[in-house]
Amino acid sequence: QNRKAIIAGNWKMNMTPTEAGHLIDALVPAVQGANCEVVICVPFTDLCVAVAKCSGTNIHVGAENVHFEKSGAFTGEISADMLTDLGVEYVVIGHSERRQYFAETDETVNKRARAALAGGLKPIICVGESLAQREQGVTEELVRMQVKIALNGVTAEELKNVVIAYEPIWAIGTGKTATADQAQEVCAAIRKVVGELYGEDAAKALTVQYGGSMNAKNAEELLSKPDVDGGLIGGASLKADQFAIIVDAAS
Ligand code: 3PY
Repeated sequence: QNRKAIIAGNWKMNMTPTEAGHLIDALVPAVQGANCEVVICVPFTDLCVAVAKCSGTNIHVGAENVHFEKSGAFTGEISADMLTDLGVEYVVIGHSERRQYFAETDETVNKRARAALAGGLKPIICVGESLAQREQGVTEELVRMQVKIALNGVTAEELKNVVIAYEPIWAIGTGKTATADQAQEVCAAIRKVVGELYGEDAAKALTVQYGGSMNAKNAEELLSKPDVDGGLIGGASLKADQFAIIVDAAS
């Protein structure tokens, strides 16, 4: 397996710029020996300090959202060009909290993913089912549909910069984690649908992360699964020592 494992922190709406500076000061030495790609996705207001402090280190910086238009009368929004100009490399798109609280749909996820790619960002596209959907037995169909719509119009060349994160909604911020087998099953299904769309080689090269209460205790088991190539880490990414343990588990 030659694809890259990526451990990405998703700070959500946490950390003032001052707090972010302190956390990154602790993170830089803690993850410097990493054998995987290390990313921190931070609030817009922390991006400047994150880019400055991570420059020359092995930590890559991401945003938590991006608007789909290039520029114009969209008060309060941030474009891909604004982010790349700042030195931002990654962006989380379609996190379930955005789908749930901010009316994000598969269509807007697709528009944002395409805008991110066109602007030179690497989107981390989040997909995943609710508890009711899992209980109804539609997880695989649902996730396949989310992936297909998110990637609609994305070229094979662009796909090389795409990361997909499987985040079961019932495991987000709840302390419940999918079992390693559940994570493996859905991550494999994601790779399969990408293979149907772009071919075997593209599917093999794709980084598929698991997210949803991944922490220092359960990371190793989740990451031992063949189709789980990393993690999108919520709460545990706010503590340098915890995050470093997860990074080590992926290295
Ligand atoms: C979580 O771990 O709760 C997440 O939502 C990661 O994105």
